[in-house]
Amino acid sequence: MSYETLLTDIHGDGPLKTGVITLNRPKAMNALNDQLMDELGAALLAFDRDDAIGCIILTGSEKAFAAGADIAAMKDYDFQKVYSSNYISRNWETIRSVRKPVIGVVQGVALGGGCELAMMCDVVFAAENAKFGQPEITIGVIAGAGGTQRLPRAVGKAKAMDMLLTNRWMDAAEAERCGLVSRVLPADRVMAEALAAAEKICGFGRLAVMATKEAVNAAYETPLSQGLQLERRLFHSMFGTADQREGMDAFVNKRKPAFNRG
Ligand code: DAK
Repeated sequence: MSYETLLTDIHGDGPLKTGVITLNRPKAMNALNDQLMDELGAALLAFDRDDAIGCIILTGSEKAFAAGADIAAMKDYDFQKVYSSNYISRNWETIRSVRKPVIGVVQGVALGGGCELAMMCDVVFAAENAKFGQPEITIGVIAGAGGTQRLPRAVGKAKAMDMLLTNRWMDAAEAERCGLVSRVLPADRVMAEALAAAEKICGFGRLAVMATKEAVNAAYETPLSQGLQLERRLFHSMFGTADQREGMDAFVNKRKPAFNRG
């Protein structure tokens, strides 16, 4: 399938491969308009459905992961339109329903909806030039795709308030220090390292990977006791998989496990 605002590609030579989605509106610094969000939803779901794909990478350009929602498109909206259509929330929620891991690779700016999109990824690799910010207040609105909720959970209330209220941007080093990103890498290595991490994930058992993602995400949505119960049930369910037998047999026989081979 081809898209107008995205590029897609497949990498790897193992049984499971990595689907790469690159946001591609260079003239608008990857501003997230409805077409891009629709195409992104479709591309994510297509890779999620594809049994040959084990992991997804979402990235932008060297200058911009994404500069936020498209302000030119939003500027003439009124309350009636955004409220009655539940403004673009359908497309913005799609990434939450993806069950395979999504690695965000951020170079340049991740602002507003761009920062929110990065926070929806499961793992985030940032280039040293990455910058994260929630500048909505400077254009008379507030963050609307999770910035006021995910940012405090990621970096704590004090830093989140600072970013949301004063438009202070965080550089990559600070973002890594306070837990907004997983790893910081030189720009010329960040994509290769993300592909290597994705390949590693693709080499593990598909069901164990999906169950891990489901259990970690539950930590944000449930009380501890319920999260622990879900983890235990998912752990039990692993004993119904061929990968559990393969992984444990490989360990005791001192050989490399071969997961996902049917
Ligand atoms: N929208 C539209 N166009 C944008 C854009 C944006 N967010 N950001 C950049 N561009 C365009 C610029 O207009 C310019 O276009 P031309 O003039 O060349 O035609 C081109 O990209 C290059 O930008 P600059 O000339 O400004 O380049 P600079 O390097 O000087 O500055 C910048 C780059 C990224 C720092 C600057 O462009 C900037 O501050 N951009 C705006 C950042 C921003 O305020 N973002 C937050 C937008 S509000 C929701 C879902 C999502 C959201 C809300 C609700 N629901 C589900 C309910 C999200 C809201 C937002 O993200």
